[in-house]
Amino acid sequence: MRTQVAIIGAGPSGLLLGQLLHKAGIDAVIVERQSGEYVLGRIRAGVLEQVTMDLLDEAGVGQRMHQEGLIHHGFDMLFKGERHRINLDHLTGGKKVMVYGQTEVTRDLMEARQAAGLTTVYEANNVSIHDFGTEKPRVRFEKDGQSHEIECDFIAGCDGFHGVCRASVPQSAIKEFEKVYPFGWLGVLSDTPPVHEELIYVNSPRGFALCSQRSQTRSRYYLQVPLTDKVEQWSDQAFWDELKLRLDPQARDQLVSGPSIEKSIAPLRSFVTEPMRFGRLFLAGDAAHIVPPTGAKGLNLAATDVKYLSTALIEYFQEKSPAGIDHYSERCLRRIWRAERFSWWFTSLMHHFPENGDIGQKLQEAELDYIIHSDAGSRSVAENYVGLPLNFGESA
Ligand code: RFL
Ligand code: PHB
Repeated sequence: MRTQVAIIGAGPSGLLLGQLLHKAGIDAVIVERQSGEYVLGRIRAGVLEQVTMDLLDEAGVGQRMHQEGLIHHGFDMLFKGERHRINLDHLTGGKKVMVYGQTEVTRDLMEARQAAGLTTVYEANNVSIHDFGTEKPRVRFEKDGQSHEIECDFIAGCDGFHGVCRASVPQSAIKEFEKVYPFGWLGVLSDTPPVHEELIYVNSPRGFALCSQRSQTRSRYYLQVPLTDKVEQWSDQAFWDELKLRLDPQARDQLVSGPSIEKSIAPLRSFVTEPMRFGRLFLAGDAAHIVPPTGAKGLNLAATDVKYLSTALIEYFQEKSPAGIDHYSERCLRRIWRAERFSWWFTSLMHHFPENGDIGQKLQEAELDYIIHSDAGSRSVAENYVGLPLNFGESA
């Protein structure tokens, strides 16, 4: 098999890249280790920035998002038992975010790919990448007991944090930065109406909580839990009881509980790989970086990597210019570090750190009090939450 770009991984990064390249007439094959059903079963992100909405439109897959997604103009921060609204609209000059699940984004991209008759190899085993330091990179995999090889011009490593692409780069060529947090998020999805029309981020001495949603009839809630907790330890009843203890009286009264349709624990991590290009291999999305989910940045960062990568590859194939691919890593990393900083800061502000004692809790509450009463403080949170513009910090 021969293609121009071999994409490893059919998560949102790989599928979006495939779609943008297809629009520009560039041929790509996607190789994915799981089944399509499995990929759709992973419940992850829920909040899209404007940059991501625009990219989905550019890829021609934004129609259902505009019909079914929920536009949010603000969110609440709850601390010391009281809720305070961050008005994104006023603080950012009219910017907003969209609540539309990663599952739905992935489904829309998968359907568009299928409708265009493009090749995705699902359930590929033993995927390996070769010769990306030369002009003739290759991808090998097994499917139904047969060995296959793809010859290509470039490999896009869109295979997530545990993928094979980053792991194939020689240790001497890569630097990794990592912080692992001493807690995880226990998430529950349930077919119950959300407790509030907007999201509520909760700082409580019992630990962080988040009230999110997927639609007017489907809620997504998270609780900070110790890393040692197992999901089996948490009955639905125990989850709802603990969530109520972290909410304010009004939300506690309004919370509608019900059976969970998904329940899982995710560890929290800050992680960045430098650089993101190795000869003819490019890393994009979670393959290159992870943020703790508190700032809702992971999927949005993946989308901007893909924007920069597709633009660079299109420039290369259509104009024979290597400028974009030469600057790919640097352009991405600048944006990534800004999102890493915000996600780390917001995580540190909202979670309970027992090792910091009572003074830690008091200092967090004082900072939150400052933020909601200071225009500069609120604006800084809002500006980062809606996402910094693509050209932020570049000279005019
Ligand atoms: P993915 O989604 O992990 O997809 C990678 C794909 O590669 C496949 N793969 C392989 N394929 C072939 N060969 C191999 N050897 C392979 N190894 C792996 C995998 O099966 C998979 O299909 O990475 P991608 O595409 O870069 O997308 C990144 C996003 O999934 C991630 O950043 C977000 O989900 C993060 N995130 C959030 N981001 C937001 O922007 N807003 C949010 O509100 C938000 N909430 C979240 C989140 C992530 C969470 N978890 C579970 C970590 C909430 C949570 C709880
Ligand atoms: C979600 O709905 O899954 C979600 C929303 C906001 C976040 C993280 C996760 O910050």
